[in-house]
Amino acid sequence: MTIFFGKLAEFARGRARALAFGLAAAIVATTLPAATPASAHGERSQQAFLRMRTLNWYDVKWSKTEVNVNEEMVLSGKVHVFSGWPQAVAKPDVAFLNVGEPGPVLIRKGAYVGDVPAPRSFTLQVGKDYEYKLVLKARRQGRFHVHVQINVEGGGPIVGPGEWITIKGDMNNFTNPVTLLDGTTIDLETYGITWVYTYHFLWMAAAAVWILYWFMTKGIIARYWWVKAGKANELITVNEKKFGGLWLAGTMLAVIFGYAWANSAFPRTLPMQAGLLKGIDPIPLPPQTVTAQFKGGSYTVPGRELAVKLVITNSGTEPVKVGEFTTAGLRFLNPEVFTTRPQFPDYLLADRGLSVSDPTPIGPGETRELTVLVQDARFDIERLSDLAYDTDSQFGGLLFFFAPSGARQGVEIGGPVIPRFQAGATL
Ligand SMILES: [Cu+2]
Repeated sequence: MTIFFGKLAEFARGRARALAFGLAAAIVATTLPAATPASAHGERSQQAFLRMRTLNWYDVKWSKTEVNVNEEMVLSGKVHVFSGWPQAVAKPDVAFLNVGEPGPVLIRKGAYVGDVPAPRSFTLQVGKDYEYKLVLKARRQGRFHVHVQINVEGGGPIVGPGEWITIKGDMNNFTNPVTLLDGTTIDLETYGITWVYTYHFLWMAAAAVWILYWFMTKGIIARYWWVKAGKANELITVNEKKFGGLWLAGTMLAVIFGYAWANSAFPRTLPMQAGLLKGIDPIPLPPQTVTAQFKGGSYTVPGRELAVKLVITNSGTEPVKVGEFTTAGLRFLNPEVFTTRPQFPDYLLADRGLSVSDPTPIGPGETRELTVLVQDARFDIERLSDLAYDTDSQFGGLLFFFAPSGARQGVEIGGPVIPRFQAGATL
């Protein structure tokens, strides 16, 4: 008896502990997202090599960072499709321009690649640059992290840099008017919403009744015993079979009636457009006059320092300086070239993150070996340091050269880097 009560008390204590633990976990779960909202999309969880060597985003602009419900803003920029696209990721033969945000807080009113409207999938050519534009309309009030994003079939979503957008007002006032081909205007936010609810709930109710009935009569284990006992044929009664037939007939009638009714109520409809846009023109960039040959590199984990040895040849008419390295949405700037801080989300902008072993400009016709150092905590915060632990420790990105006239040239660099785990190690 004492043993029994002892066990009972132990059990009760265990339950209390489990409950307390559960409560604590629930509290942590509800407070944690608020503490780390920037990573809420999992933008840092994608492998470093994937973010660095697929799409290189640059010139990304958010036309506003504060909008009212119903107000429009534009998210635009350029993207370079990396030539050394990783073998592990499907090529962007079927890609889709999207916005990365927590639910439809801003709706997509328009999407353009170059000047071609791109509401559907398109093909991107590896090694080329494209210009894109997203017209967004604010729907839900709050503060949200908004990214440009391209979904690649077989590769998943590839997320660009994100900016915090504050939406003011009230979602109840949101409207989404669209003019139809027959000239009438509808509000897409509420159009046909009663039917959508009715239709879905009717079918859900039918399914629930069906499942519930079979669960209530005998259950799974009892049925298993019946089958084992050789009484499988008695499991379903004649009445149940009759009712099943009626149910099937009713379902089919409902589908046929629904289809006929929708066809007569809306005689002119177009199916969803799901084709593939091929032949979207990339940005017609002038021929490159600067080349950068990769001669090896290292990544020092404790110093968060990427050191890249390059042989740079300038066959242009102007001297050039290395001004910026951009990868995975991050920008590392050379303060000698960027004397003022450009407008860009702070968490992605390392305005003193780049330096070169020889800062003098590379003259026309000159070939020089240089070491470019990329060093900033953001490299680690955005988890690009994971490069050291990847199966494919290859970095990639765009190196921008600047001429005194203001001309800018983006040159793709990339290759395998050797991870180093001790500070002070050199190339
Ligand atoms: Cu985000």
